[in-house]
Amino acid sequence: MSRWIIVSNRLPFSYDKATNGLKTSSGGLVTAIRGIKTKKEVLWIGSIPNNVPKKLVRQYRDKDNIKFSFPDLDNELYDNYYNGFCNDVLWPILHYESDSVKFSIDRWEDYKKVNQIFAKHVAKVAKKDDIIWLHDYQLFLVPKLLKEINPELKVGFFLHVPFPSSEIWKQLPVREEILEAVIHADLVGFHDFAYLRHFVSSVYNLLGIHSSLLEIKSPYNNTKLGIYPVSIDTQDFIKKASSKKTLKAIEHYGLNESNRKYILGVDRLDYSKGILYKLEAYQKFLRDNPKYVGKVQLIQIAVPSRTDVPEYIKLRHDVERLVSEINGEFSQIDYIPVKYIFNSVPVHDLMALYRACDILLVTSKRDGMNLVCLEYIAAQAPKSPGVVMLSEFAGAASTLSHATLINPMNIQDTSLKLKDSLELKQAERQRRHGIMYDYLKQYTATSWAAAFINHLENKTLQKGSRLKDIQHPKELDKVKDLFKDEKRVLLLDYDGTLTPIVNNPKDALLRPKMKSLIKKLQSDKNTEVVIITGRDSNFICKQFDGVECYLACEHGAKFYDYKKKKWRNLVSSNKKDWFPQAGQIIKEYTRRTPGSFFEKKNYAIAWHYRNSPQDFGEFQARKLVVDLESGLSHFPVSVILGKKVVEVKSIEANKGYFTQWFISRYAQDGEKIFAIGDDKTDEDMFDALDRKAVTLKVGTPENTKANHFIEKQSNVSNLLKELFL
Ligand code: GDG
Repeated sequence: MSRWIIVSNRLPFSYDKATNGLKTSSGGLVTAIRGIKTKKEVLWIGSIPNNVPKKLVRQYRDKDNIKFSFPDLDNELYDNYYNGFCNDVLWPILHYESDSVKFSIDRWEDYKKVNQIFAKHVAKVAKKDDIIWLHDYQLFLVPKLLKEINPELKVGFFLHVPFPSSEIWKQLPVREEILEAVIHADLVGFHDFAYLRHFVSSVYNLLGIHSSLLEIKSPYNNTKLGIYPVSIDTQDFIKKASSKKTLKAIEHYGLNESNRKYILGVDRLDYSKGILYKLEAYQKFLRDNPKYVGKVQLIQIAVPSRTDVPEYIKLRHDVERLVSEINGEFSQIDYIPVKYIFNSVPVHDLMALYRACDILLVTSKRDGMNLVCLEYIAAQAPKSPGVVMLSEFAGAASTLSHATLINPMNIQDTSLKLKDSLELKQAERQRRHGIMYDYLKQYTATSWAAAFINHLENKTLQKGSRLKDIQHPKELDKVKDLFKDEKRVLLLDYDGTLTPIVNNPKDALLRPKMKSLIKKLQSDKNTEVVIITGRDSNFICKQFDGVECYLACEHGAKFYDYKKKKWRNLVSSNKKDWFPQAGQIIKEYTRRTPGSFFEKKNYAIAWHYRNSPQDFGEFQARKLVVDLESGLSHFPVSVILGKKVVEVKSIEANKGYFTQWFISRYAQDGEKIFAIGDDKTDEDMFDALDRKAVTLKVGTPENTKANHFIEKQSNVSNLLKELFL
């Protein structure tokens, strides 16, 4: 059975001298990965601090039976890699703090060395079918290094932090090397669409590689891209937050006092978390709303982080100075406005705080996702939930639709929203919380991991050995033998298969040589040719004038039986209901998109954008798909995004349905089937056929259900001759 190999900089525990055992560490990545539930065997590879006895790690079994493994790393080397390059170069640049970057060649060299050690270790333990999932910026170079050792490995990379605008990333001296290494992976994932967009534009601006937002085609790999917002083990948080231990802790700390409201902050003490903005907004709130003095308290957990780095020492000093200032200004004998804890707290205390506090205030300047706000939502009592105030600059802002969003740099606005949130009516709190709570119950850390791994598995499966190159001499002979002297049906797509793709669809005429080849094929008594195309019948009739073969036009909506000399209409639904509405939407896009045009068929409308500016065209096409899908959601239509074309068509006009219909009525028992096509619509045809059929994709060997491929359209005619004449 294939395993998941998770690779992160550190393994998720530290050494507890008192018990001579291992203690689980806290942190976003650890919370997310430990929240995953899977039946697969999981091996987690990461480094361990020097004081951890190696034997303990080898014997350690996690709650879900995860196994652990670690590379050997020299202390000084690790320090230069981790504190030197990861924390002093990558972390600030990824969080838009380029002034804090302290780049040096030595640090970069050590970063490379450690990535090399990781790659060697992973390649050594990985078996053939294992899925390798690399985590975060500490391992940016590992995708390339792994593929160099073994190109067959399935490698995914997930970034837990933001990817900045290309204008920021450009400032990094080794910007190209890192991008080039990452795009060796088979799949690269981000929390948020903005990070993906920034990454793609950096790849374009710095490496000159043009790509869509779904895939980067480079000389190294065709790298899929995806958005996978991380999540948590929601049920676990729900359970812990309502446990006896948590409720006891709430009572013990007096957090259930009815005459006081609590605002909570839980952050690592890091400049990216914007703790100073939070304190300033709170100070302003107290100044502007004296009636709340004595009635509200901010509890701020500031988890120590990178405590020996000067910036962090200064940040701690600034935070603590402001805490003292607020406390000096507003404290009373029995009241402290800010309870500040420079430490991490045990998990049940954290749960008690989540459960009891009325507001969670997240003021990050930049934050990849922010798990604290997800945990807080899961921990609320649904009858009387608190309010999440969330920075727009946290990735979570894109998924938590009903949080109160704030720009933490706007102190006045945050202070006003604090007041509104404290006064929000219970029914409205319930409504907002309910929506986010339901989302988290369904979308958990397991869903996050499954989405990423499934995408990676599909991608690599398509790339795998299942798909054969039909031009390989051995394979060609095999297929030839299969069809030799047998009765056969040839299902042939038109555009991109029998003719090359051209700028104007009207110019894609059937060339005389191809026409005579099809005539020859059809004249063999063993062969039936079916042209199966999205084109309308007028156009196809002109191209195949004088050829006696079956014609399936408009994806099979109209079928010509050449033996009976009859056209049949295979679509039963009424197109009048949806056609005008679809036409209106498409016309509007044609007006707004230079170079685009549309084509009306009997059961479909196609919008072509092959002559439009590339990026804009792609963008408009995606938007058009969404508009058509939502505008026509009650009609029996399907919308497809093909090669430079968006097509809306009757659901029954589908090459898959047609193929099934045709085979069941026209093919004889034991007849051999051959199908060839280049487009998304041809995938339905491949899918409808059983495994014994030879299905052939024209184009690159990926994203297909075909069992064979031929890279170039220009080789199709020779291949057909070779196989069937
Ligand atoms: C990175 C990205 C992204 C915090 N204090 C205590 C404690 N914690 C736990 C929380 C939470 C985790 O630490 C913090 O997670 P975040 O997501 O907020 O932040 P980072 O550590 O910076 O994580 C981040 C994340 O990766 C995942 O992709 O969301 O944007 O920066 O789980 O509960 N746990 C305990 N005591 C504490 O005092 N027990």
